Formats: sequence, structure tokens, C-alpha cells
Amino acid sequence: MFDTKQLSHYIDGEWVEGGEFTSVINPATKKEIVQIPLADASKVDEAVATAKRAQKEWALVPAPQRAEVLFEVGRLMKEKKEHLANALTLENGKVLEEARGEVQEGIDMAFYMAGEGRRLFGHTTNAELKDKFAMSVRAPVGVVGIITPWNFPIAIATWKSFPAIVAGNTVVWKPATETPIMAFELAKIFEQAGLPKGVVNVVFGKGGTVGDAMVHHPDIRVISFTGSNETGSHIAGECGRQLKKVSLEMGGKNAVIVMDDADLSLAVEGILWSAFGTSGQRCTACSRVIVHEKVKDELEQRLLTEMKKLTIGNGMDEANKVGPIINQAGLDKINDYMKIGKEEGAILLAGGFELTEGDFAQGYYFAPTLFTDVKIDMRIAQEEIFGPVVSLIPVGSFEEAIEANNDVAYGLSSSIFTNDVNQVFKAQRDLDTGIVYVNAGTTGAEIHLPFGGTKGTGNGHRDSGVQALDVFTEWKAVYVDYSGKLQRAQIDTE
Ligand code: UN1
Repeated sequence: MFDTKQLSHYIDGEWVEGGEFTSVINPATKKEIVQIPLADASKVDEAVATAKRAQKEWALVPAPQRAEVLFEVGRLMKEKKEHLANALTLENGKVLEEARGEVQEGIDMAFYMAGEGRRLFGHTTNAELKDKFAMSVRAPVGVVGIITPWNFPIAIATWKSFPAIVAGNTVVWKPATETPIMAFELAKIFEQAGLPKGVVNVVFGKGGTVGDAMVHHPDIRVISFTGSNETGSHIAGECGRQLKKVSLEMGGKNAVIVMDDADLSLAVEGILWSAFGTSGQRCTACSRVIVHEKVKDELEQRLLTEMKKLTIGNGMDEANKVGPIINQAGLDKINDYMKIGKEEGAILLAGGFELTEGDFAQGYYFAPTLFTDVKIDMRIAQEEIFGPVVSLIPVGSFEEAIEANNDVAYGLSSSIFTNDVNQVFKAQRDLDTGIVYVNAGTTGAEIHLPFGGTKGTGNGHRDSGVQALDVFTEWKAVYVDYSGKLQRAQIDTE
């Protein structure tokens, strides 16, 4: 069990003090689990100076050797999987089964990126002149700043830090203050795996101080951020002015489309899992169901029946399938949308309230909620709620379904349940999202594929997959002229 009382920052391979301590709360019990120090900007300066120094040597370590450390990180994560999953449930609240899944996602990423140490492919190509060689190679960018959210505190950290490390960068990492234990545990694993001092540095603190200092530090060359649209847009503006590379992943308003020929039992399972798993606190969570009017009534009935069976409570109890909401602010936001939905004229079929009776009073719980007869322009159909709330939007055709899916500011994930092969292929072409599922819910991305989305979800970059390497490397074109004379490109080509 996790029994450390106070955590420290991790800079240059040392656990260091700095800043006032604040409590971290278990969302299932509202009890303090640990305290973390909140750093000021000077800690970021320290961490960046260290990372800059370490990067010079790290970049010269051959990539397959850098990868050896990641193989060991993966092995250690596997060995500690149960411990990590328990600590994750403690600080984040997600049920143990899901916590194990998230840790597994990190393990997968470790082995996948370790494999990249022997690839990191560039291209060789023909030069236009005689006795001249041309190639492009990936070069590390330098010091990268990563800012990670509380909802996937270990998986998302691995999506960003592992490709950065294998590519020869060093890292300054600000984890969410709600979930520092995963950062502490991962830093310990890096240390144990033999990662040289200063390659990864962890600074605990608030976005307004630590995050801001990272974004403005001239020696941080890349910022990779996952979190809210509001913060991400601010970061993008600041980085843009400094011509700093920035990769953003900022959520979604993901829909499951259920066509009239769909396997309804399967659709219901997919909706329940992607809407109420993690209490809806995933960027990929299903928060809209776009349903063909011919099957709307039946789908509603089936959803209501199955929703009643969901077991809600402390994620440490394996019998529970839906855990708590992260904190009071999370609950308040969901409550606000209940009012908004009702005022807009949506019909509340189930849930809509906080759970406060009996054991629920100990934590932050919200009942799985279903609105129906939702119109596409209602705020509950447009804005990210980040809770166990689904809006049913009836449509009359496939074309209308696609249009409804695309008619939001986000574009992360989408899904369609149908057995019509023509609709499947049209949907994967026309759904304007970075991830498309067919006959599955909107969650469950695998780490060797690109993760990210269109429109308000991001700024064109991707986490995970081989594509993540584009965030953490610069392309360098190299020409070697072995003719022994000056050959002018575009001119001496005769
Ligand atoms: C997130 O919600 O930010 O596809 C990440 C999924 C998970 C990752 C979610 N593999 O739902």
C-alpha cells in the first residue's frame, strides 16, 4: 500500500524540497492521502538548467542504449503493476480494473518506444548531383516540458516522456496536483532503471506558476500539454509568440452513432462502457448518442435497464464499476450542466443528481445520467461536461448522423454501430475526428496508433504512436558531397 506522507520534487536525480505543502485528497473518501510541495518559478529554472546540462550527454548515448533504459522501465512497471494500480485508484478514484488497464497502457508504451530505439527511421534518398549523398535524420529538440492531467496520470505521462527520452531529449514534467503519486512512482522507476540524473525532472506545482514558468522558459523548446481547452489555447498563444513548438490534446464531445440496423445489445454495452467508465472523465468518453429515430425508443429502454445495474462506489472495491468524480469542482461543473440541460428543454430520463446517502457521503459521487430529445445546438450537446452524462440526439438518416457528429467544436473520437459495410466505409471517411471506432464505443485507444483529434481537440499533433516522435524531434536534412569539387544544386545538374 502507498504509505509515503510527503512527496518531494525530483531534480537532477535528487528528491528536493521547495514550496508550501498542500493536501492531496482521495476522491472516494475525501481524506488526505499525501502532501505535495507547490514550487515557484525558481524550481523550474533549476530543473531546466539540470535538464539542459543532462541533454548534451544523453543525446550522445546511442538510441538503442537509451532504449535499454526504457525496456527496464517497462519491466519494472510490469513488476509493480498491482502497486501502481492501487496507488492510481487511491489518488484518481477510477476503479481498480481500469487502473490496471491504465498502468498496462504505460507498460505497452515503454516496450513500444524502447523498440523505437532501434528504428527512429529517417530517409535516404537520391541527390540530384553526382557523387553526393542525401538523407534526413531525426534530431532531438533539447529540453521538453510536459504538462499532464489527472484523468490518466500515468498513461499520458508515458505517451509524452517515453518518446521524448528515446529520441535523446531531457524532460521537465509538471504533473497535475490532484494526482502526484503516479509522478512520484514513475520518477522512482526511472531512477531504479538507471536513467541518468537530470534526464527526467519532476516539479510539483500549479499551472499558473510552474506551468507558466515552463511555457515561458527560453530553454524549453517543446511543450506537450493535455488538459482543458481554455488552458491549452492560452499555452498555444504564449508558445506561438515565442516560436516554441507546442503539442496540445484538449478533450472532446465524442458521440456514438447507433443506426437502425445496429446490434442494439452491443451498442448498449459500448455506450455504457465509454460513457460511464472512469465516470465519464476521459477525453474520449462518449457524451452524445446519435440514434436513428427508428430504434430510439428501444435503445432508451435498454440503456435505462442496464444503467440500473451499474455498481457505483469506491474503486478499491472490485464489485464497483463506476468510481467517484475527481473533486468538488468536478461535481459543481456537472451540476451546472444539469440545470443548463433542463433549461434548454432536454428530457432527463435517469440520474441528474449527486449521490450523497450512506457511504456515498464520504466521496464525490454522481449518478449516471441520461438526457433524451437533445437538440444538436444545446449546450449539453456541445460542451465537454467530464462526468457520467449522456445526451441522446435522434436523427432520421445516416447523413444527418454524420452531420450531427461533426457539428461540434471538438474532434477527438467517434463511433458507429451498424452492420452495413457501405455505411462503415462512408463513416470512417466522413467522421471528422482523429479516432473512429466501428461497432465499439469511443474509448480504448491503443498506444501504437496516433492519439489526438481535429478542430478544438488539438493543434495538429498526435500523442503516442510513431507520430509522437514528430513532436519530440526535428527533421534534419544532411547532404554529403564526395565529388571533391563545388557542385551547385539546381545549377550544375547538366
Ligand atoms: C484520455 O482520456 O485523455 O482511449 C486518454 C482511451 C484511453 C486513453 C484516454 N486509452 O480511452
